[in-house]
Amino acid sequence: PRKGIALVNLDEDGVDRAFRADVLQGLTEPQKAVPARWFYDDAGSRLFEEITQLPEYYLTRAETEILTGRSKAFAELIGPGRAVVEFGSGSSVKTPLLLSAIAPAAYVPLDISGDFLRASAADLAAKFPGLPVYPVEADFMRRVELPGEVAELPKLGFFPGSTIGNMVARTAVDLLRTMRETLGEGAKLLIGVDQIKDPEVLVAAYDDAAGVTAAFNFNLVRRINRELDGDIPLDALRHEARWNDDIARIEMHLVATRDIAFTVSGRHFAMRAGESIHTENSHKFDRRTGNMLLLAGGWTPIRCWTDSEGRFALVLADA
Ligand code: AVI
Repeated sequence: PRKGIALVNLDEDGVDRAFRADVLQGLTEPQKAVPARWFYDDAGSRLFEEITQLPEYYLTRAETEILTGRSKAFAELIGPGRAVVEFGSGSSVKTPLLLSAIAPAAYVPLDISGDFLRASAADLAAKFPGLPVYPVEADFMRRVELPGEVAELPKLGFFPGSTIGNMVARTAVDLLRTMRETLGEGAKLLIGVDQIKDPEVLVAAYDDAAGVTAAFNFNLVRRINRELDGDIPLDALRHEARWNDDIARIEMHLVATRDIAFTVSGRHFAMRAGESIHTENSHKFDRRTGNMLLLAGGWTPIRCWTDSEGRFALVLADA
């Protein structure tokens, strides 16, 4: 386990070096962009939790429906006695549904945020008193050394939420291959994959009427202004969710409503009215493209379950 290793690299002013490097690099590109991973500070994580409750954001409800309704099939195809390795901290609802369906031998949540990790691990341990829980503070985009206690157990990787969709294909394939290395021989993977559907439904899921997703998007700029000494004018930006049909993804942008100039960490930037900062991709799949992605990542899909409206899929794959 990598406990005790600092995963965040701060400079003399206490600024996360990787955050600053990503933002300064991204704002220099012809299409300005900031990687979506920087959404998730405390405020951003809270806003995301709120998003999962929105009427337009069907993903969480659809995936929960599958996890609730298919427990028998999971038990049959996955079986008991595995160490469940969850990539990203367990949400309070989804993980218990899986764990009670399959009777695992151990639970290993992986997360880059120690606080989140400890909270969700304690939560899970309280709900499943007999289940050994071994939280590991780690960046799962890299190969992770799992605790010795689970070395001999067959693994089930669990990657819900369609987080794989937030990566471009090359990164997604790299991650799937890394997961395979982390989990070892004989592993299985249960992964959430959001499905291509009516673009109006998709756009609404990322541009809700209550404006929570807009606030989530704007929070990134607030964070840049606060942590990187920026003066990006929030009142000159608007939230936009765009369906990119060529690559089947929702893109989130912050679009300048007038010409603006601003500084971040002492560097000067300008945007023309209509120009945007691209802040997130959320790729959507169908049966074939989802399977292709898994195959390219070294996994063989064996079963796929969707919710009653076919909006979301959970795919089980073999290493
Ligand atoms: C975390 N991830 C799967 C979410 C998604 O749907 O792509 C993040 C999100 N962004 C806006 N709304 C939700």
